Amino acid sequence: MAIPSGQPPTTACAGQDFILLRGSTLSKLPSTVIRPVYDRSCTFPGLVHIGVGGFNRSHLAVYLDDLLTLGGSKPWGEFGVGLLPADKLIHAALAEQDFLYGLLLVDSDQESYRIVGSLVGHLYAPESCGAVLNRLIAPECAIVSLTVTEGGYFIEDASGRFLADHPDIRHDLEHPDRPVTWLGYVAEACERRRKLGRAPFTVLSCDNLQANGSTARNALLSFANARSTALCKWIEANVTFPNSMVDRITPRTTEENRTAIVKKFGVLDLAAVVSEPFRQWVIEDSFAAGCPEWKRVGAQFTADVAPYEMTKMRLLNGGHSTIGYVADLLGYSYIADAACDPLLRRLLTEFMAEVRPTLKPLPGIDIDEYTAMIVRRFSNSAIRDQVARICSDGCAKIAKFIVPSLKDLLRGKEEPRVLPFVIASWLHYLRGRDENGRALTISDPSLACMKPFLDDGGHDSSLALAVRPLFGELPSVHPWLVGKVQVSLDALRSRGVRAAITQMLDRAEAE
Ligand code: CS2
Repeated sequence: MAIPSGQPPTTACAGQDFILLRGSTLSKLPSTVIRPVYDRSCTFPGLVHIGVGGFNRSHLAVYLDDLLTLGGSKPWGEFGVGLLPADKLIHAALAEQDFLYGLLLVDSDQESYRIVGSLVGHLYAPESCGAVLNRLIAPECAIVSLTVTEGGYFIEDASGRFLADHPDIRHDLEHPDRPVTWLGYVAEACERRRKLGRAPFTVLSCDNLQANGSTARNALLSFANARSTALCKWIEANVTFPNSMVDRITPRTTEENRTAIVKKFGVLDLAAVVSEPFRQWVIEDSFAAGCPEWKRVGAQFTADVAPYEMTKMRLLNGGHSTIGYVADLLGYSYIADAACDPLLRRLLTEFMAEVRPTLKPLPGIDIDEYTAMIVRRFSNSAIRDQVARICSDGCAKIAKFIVPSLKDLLRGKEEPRVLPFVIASWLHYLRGRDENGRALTISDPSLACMKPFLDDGGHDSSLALAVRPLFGELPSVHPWLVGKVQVSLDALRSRGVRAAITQMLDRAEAE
């Protein structure tokens, strides 16, 4: 059987019988594969999604697929757009497969492989700029959703300032008809819709950011304002930007995953995605032109997403960072192995106990059950979530997931113990060597801000805590914190990771 050209290596599949995933092969797939039961040709691309990475394929597209499977609702489909050079590969894979892909859901006692049919098309924007703009101005486009990562909003973390001087933003302001950023595309689409007298759409951010909708709004209005006041006013008056909290652990799909799908299910799926069974989506109910009935398939609509976001980011994402850096230092490759290490599990549990007083109660959510579930989710060895994935982008993650809890706790009477230790473990990790002297691969686009700390040999935590975009005023308002981080950093280096964790936890208990 011919294997499509220009795809990730498939040699591991040699000698296996498999079916290439296509619209025409759906009916031939083995009975163990769950397939769309609806007619894909009846869907309409009412939602255009920018950034069809693994998370979009395991989350939003699956909610749509569930709704199509349930039937009885307007058949919304997703039309995908890739903006970045890295999106070219997934574009080729999806186009090869008639935009079908499979979701492999795994945990310790279940595994299912299901073909998702809600993605009805995909364009690679650098090669199809005009077609992308046409999609965005089509009357049927009612929602433009986004997974563009934090950097994709061009908003400076600490100040909330729009990065108007960024070369990509300058490019898009100078060339409105051939943009490269989502802001350029969406602003141009709004301008054309305004001139054509067409109805507005909703911009729905699905990025894991606090106040993701407000961030998208701030970015788009700042960009549009630099184009024209009339456009900015039209967007302000017509486009809505609901905030949403998104959750589903989705590791990077590996060649090993694709090979396992060939072996177990007999399908060659070059756009497959792997995730845990758990998922959550809490969305503010403010859509300019309607939205799919996601409520019917488990999404929760609310007037205020903020407390849900805060709980998720502080406990789950912060919990990931808490065990991630020490896990890498101890030589673990997968989060589940780290979460099952009794000492790291204790660290995670103590971290969550420390953070809990900073959270507001959530209607309908039992926080004991929520934290217990985080431990269970992290311990899911079947998804093989990469420690390297969790450790990437540390500057942004420490700023978003750890520092806000620390600030809240420092306003109260309690002296946080675990949070300063998490910062110290990240700083120790940035020195680039694990416990056995193995070089660590640090992947962080913002690492340059830690240069003073690293150039000094990574010994002086005050140089790291002085980085204002990350820590703001914390070190000057709470000089005690610098000493606290320093003690842990010194202990990590001189006594080793396990001894330093034990010492910190035992002291915390003794006090
Ligand atoms: C993780 C998240 O990258 C990280 O540090 O905590 O990607 C996490 O897996 C997702 O937010 C889960 O929804």
